[in-house]
Amino acid sequence: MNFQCGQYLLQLDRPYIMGIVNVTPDSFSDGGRYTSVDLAVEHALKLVEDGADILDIGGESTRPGAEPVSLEDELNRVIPVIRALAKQIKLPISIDTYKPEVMRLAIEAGADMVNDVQALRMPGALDVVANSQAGVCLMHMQGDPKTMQLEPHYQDVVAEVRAFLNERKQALLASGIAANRIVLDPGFGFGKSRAHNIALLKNLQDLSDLDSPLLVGLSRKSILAAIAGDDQQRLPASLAAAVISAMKGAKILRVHDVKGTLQACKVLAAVQ
Ligand code: 7PM
Repeated sequence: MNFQCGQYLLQLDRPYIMGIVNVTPDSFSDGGRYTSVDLAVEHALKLVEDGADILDIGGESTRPGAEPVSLEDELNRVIPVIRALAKQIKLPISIDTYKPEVMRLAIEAGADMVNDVQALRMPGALDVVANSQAGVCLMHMQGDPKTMQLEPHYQDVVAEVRAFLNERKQALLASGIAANRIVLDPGFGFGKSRAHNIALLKNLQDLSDLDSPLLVGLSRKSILAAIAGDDQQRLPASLAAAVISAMKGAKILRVHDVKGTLQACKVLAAVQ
């Protein structure tokens, strides 16, 4: 199962590590240390050195409760970072956005992949990706980022997430996007209670019969802090989650701590 991602063809024969690069000033995990374009580029280059396979560049926080960022602000943050990185590195660059105009300009600036928490549901988003060679991650979210954690509700969370991802995948195929350009993501923490998140991780394999690679984003999420009982040190629980995800078939791990995740994956690879 390979993944066509712009100019790159990823084999996905092992878990690939997607390093998170936030260009938002209010980034929850990096405490606002990487606010400027220069610092974001510097951070991205460190993640490459640490062994990242893909870089995910985000300029608008899609986190629960976040206020939307204007198109102009988002472009001013991410486009210079993508332009600079595309010149310097030979790894796929992903743009984390749900705005079609950001997708279009990011691809023009050198992005190889679109990571969309809205699964290309914004008007125009499907066309932008269809008119490119970019790979795309379709993520499940219940509700919208401002209110989604207030009252998440499902009859059967795994079946509903699965049905949503399948429906979005079919919409992409119908618009001419090749199957090997699509990866799917259950969207941990996006309109899900603790029990919902655990059910999805436990049953991740139930999503693999959609025949697309799975991407998992659990790194530093509050669900892990809650389970492990430590709000400050989220790395140990994040590494456990990464290994569990990989054992259950995840092909791309979206993480902050690239070096640690790579080492954890090596331990898993040694016994597989
Ligand atoms: C607070 C809570 C801040 C959550 C940031 C976040 C995902 C994503 C994000 C994911 C994909 C974070 C999240 N999470 N994209 N973007 N999958 N595809 O940890 O799980 O960065 S935002």
